[in-house]
Amino acid sequence: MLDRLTEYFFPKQVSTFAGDIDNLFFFIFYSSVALFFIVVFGMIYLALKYRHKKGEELELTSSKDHSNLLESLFFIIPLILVSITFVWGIRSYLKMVIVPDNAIEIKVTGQSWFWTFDYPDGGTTLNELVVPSNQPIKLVLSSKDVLHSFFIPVMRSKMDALPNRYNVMWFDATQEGVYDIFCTEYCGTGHSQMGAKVIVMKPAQYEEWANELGSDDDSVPLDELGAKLYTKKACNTCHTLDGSALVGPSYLQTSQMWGQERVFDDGTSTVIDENYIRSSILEPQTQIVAGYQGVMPTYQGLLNDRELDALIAFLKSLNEDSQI
Ligand code: HEC
Ligand SMILES: [Cu+2]
Repeated sequence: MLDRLTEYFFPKQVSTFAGDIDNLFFFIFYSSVALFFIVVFGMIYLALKYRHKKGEELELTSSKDHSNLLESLFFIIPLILVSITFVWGIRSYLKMVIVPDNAIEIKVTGQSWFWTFDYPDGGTTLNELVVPSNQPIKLVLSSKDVLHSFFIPVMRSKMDALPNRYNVMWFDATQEGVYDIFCTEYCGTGHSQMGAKVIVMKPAQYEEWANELGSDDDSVPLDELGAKLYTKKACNTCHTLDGSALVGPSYLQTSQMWGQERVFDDGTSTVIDENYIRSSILEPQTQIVAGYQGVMPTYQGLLNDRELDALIAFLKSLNEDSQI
């Protein structure tokens, strides 16, 4: 029955310690429910039973005022419950903080408003954490700007990502699948979109995937690669393709303004061309489009030249007039 309830209230249990954590939660929850009913119904019953009746003399002391047995039970029962919670809690906690020696280490970096993952054999992914199943994974977390928090509900695992220091968390995934990751520290306008996925693969499949990572595919045409990168590199958290402004100007609007003047918040302006797009991506802070905030992160080091070309080609492909 407990399993059914867990399924009903909680996301799937996918890490080795998830079951333990849920059971402890339910132990605390049901002890609290039981105590609540015992105390509240006891109180109501006694208040009714010993209420003042008309014409009755007030008896200020009586043998009912004290019972050694009850007094002892009132502290022994909570003491037992609290001790169980403590021992169970600290054992589960230690399981969660002591990282096994054979863990694969992946660097996780949060920034407004996406996650970057750096793998041990080189290669980076954005908003997609790929891991093998049945293998401890150690995550070393930090942030490039404000506080973020990295939460994988199915692993029952969560840790803050702070600027200027490293935090560690780990998990061992027991089932293959694609699961949600959330940022659970309010970090600005894009916070609600700061989601990512953890993709748990069979070890052999992961091996294959890791080998391919980093080798970029030259056979894909530039604008197609750009369309892929546009979502893969999280541009779509702040830009849209339908002309509506989000945190930044719509990619469609920029493409329709190809060859026209872009005005910046300091009053200067420039013509929208390949060089402008390139510097917008690599040095977004140098020219802030008027009416927007300078919150775009730099992609310096996150995109190679072909990928930059691809993003520019994709932008141009959105507007037929720019196909020169
Ligand atoms: C955190 C939000 C955010 C993300 C992520 C982001 N941008 Fe931006 N971007 C902005 C904002 C805000 C502006 C406008 C202010 C400025 O010029 O810096 C902007 C401006 C731009 C411009 C100039 C547009 C114009 O019309 O002048 C380009 C081009 C651009 N971004 C491309 C990208 C690409 C490509 C990516 C993904 C690789 C990306 N951005 C990711 C927020 C973001
Ligand atoms: Cu965040």
